[in-house]
Amino acid sequence: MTPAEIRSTVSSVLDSTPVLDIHTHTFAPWFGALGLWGIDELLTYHYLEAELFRSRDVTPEAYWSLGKREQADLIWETLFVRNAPISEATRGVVAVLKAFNLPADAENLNEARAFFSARRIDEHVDAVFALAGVSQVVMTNDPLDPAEAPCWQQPGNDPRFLAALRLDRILNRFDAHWEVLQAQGYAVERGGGGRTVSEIRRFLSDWVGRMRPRYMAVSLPDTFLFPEDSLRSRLLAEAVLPSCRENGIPMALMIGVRYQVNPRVRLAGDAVGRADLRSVENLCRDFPDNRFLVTVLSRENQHELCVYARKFANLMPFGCWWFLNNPSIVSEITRERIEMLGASFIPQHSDARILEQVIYKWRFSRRVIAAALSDAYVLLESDGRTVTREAIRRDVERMMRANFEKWTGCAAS
Ligand code: FIX
Ligand code: ZN
Repeated sequence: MTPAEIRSTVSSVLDSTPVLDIHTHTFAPWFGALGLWGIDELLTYHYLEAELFRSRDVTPEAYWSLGKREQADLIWETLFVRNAPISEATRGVVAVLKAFNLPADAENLNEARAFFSARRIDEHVDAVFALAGVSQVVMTNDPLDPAEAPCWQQPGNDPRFLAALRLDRILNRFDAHWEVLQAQGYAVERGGGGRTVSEIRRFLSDWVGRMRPRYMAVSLPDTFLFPEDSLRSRLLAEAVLPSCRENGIPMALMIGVRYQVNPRVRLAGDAVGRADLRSVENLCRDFPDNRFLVTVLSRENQHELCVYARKFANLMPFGCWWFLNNPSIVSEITRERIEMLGASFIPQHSDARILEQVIYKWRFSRRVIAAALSDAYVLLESDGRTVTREAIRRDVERMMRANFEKWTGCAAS
């Protein structure tokens, strides 16, 4: 194939391969109001709130005192009317509006609001997934979240939405949440004494049975170390990783957050720090029977993560997370991964918080991944190997869903 033929083939294969989106904050319709969608939610996304405070003379406190529609109006006027929406997150809203044939240059949100308010969520999910080229998404499910826990009393069953058991409140903030565990009937103790470890193991077993999660997950600070003399380290080693092995599911480690560096801006208040990835080295080496999904938040940690993935076959790097999910950085990360790992990694996840975000996040990601992948095949062709459409389809299928399905044990063997 010529380079031009390779590029068009890669793009068409990527566009026609449905993606399994392995990490999102979306919820199936049976979670009710927890599932965010529509123009007001799209505009009050914390990425856009952070941009608002840079472009408008409004304090966070004044902004938080507004209602959701007023907040959305302020963001629309500031970032989309008074300024050109050229950032990644603002351009994303433009892409979503265009996908539904809505004006992206209106002075107000009247038409967009009328459109979304007329949508019925179940059909809307199908339409959004079709536009995004997504077949399934993995949610972020927290059994200690008081808003979510009641939903699991009578869980629905929506095969488009898979569960992931999120453990931040236990592993990072046990002292603030141990009483919630106690109230759910687990004999845990402040500080982790007594039967805490075995009771956390029982808690995990109960929730795996209830949620059927594809993996367990935790986000970790840039200061994360393993091993260390801490309850987090003990719970990880003695409860969480054994439970993952017992249930045949991987552990997702999302490393490098500096939490709430500016609490005034709430969800937008987290930042990034370079982590010591020798912790990942220790975990992969000392727990060879566990499988790890790992994503890191610092651009400086990406190359190390690639090298560790070459050392440990039980390590699956995934995604260009959060502050890295920008075309310039996604390109760099994807290219170094292809160069060092071939197709043995998971290039992206959307991290969508609002349903329709999967449309733009996957459109933007496919564009960048296609360019990186095409360059690799052009080099292969010039170095002496004929590239076929079938080879491209096989690699794309592997990266966009089969690697994850194999890793989580839900692939056809
Ligand atoms: O910990 C996480 O899952 C992060 O992705 C979120 O906390 C973060 O706010 C986010 O949505 C980033 O895209
Ligand atoms: Zn996330």
